[in-house]
Amino acid sequence: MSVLLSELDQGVLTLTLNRPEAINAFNTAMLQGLAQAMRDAAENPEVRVVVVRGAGRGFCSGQDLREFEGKTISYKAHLKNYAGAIAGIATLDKPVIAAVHGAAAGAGLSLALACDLRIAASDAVLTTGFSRIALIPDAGMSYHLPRIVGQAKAFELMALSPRLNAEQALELGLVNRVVSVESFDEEVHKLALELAQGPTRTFGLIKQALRKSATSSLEEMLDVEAELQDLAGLTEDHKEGVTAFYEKRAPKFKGR
Ligand code: T3D
Repeated sequence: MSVLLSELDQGVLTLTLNRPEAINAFNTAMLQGLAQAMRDAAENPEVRVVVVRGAGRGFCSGQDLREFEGKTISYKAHLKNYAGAIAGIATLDKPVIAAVHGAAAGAGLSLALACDLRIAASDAVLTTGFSRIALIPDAGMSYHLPRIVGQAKAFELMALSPRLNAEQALELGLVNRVVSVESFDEEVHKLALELAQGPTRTFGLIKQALRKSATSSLEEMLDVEAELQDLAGLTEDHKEGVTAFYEKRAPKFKGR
């Protein structure tokens, strides 16, 4: 059985981390599979949104702490596998949703934070985890976490590694919404379909603008917006959106 399951339906590519016996701890094959899946998703026009989720009772427990048991590893080398997956999500010009139920720990939380939206089941437990094994946050967490919660809170979460429940995570803005365990699959599907029926290329341009905004001044962003708006303005979906407005009907976006 593959450690990463993949299913494409109605424009929604669902990637399921599939090592439930270890709460979907990352091993090298899973990380390389995720990076490849992002490259494939970028090339495939049928993919309009990606959902990343976990099999079994949790989302992801981070690095498999047994993968390198008894061996001396080069973190620098191994973290290239994380970089491929995390950068793949950030640079994919399509929305990526993390569907988090149960535990999201260590690099599992880093993965969720790298996604564009996080929907959590009410049983979700989020923890940075790294400092508990005397490691620093990696897999992009030191980039994403302070941008979501601010420097001071990020330090607290990274250093003390509390276990946050879904409501606490929502309060901190770590997740976008919390839904009941019973309605989780349905709500994830609903959100994914809503995005899959949206103006995909525009969503990609929104991602580009937000990434640039993380390191730009207002003046630079005004230029970036003008450049990206030129591209959005050339899409078929923009034309359809405006036509639908004139015709007083809902737009039918095709992702082109
Ligand atoms: O390159 C590098 O190596 C550096 C990169 C590091 C990135 C990181 O992610 S570092 C952080 C690694 N993750 C952790 O430290 C989290 C460890 N796990 C936990 O804290 C807890 O398991 C959870 C909070 C995730 C869930 O707790 P709970 O009580 O729901 O489940 P459990 O009973 O602890 O775990 C269930 C099984 O999964 C258990 O196996 P067993 O005893 O039934 O055979 C447990 O050992 C296994 N498991 C959980 N996490 C991991 C794991 N096995 C391997 N690696 C794990 N990370």
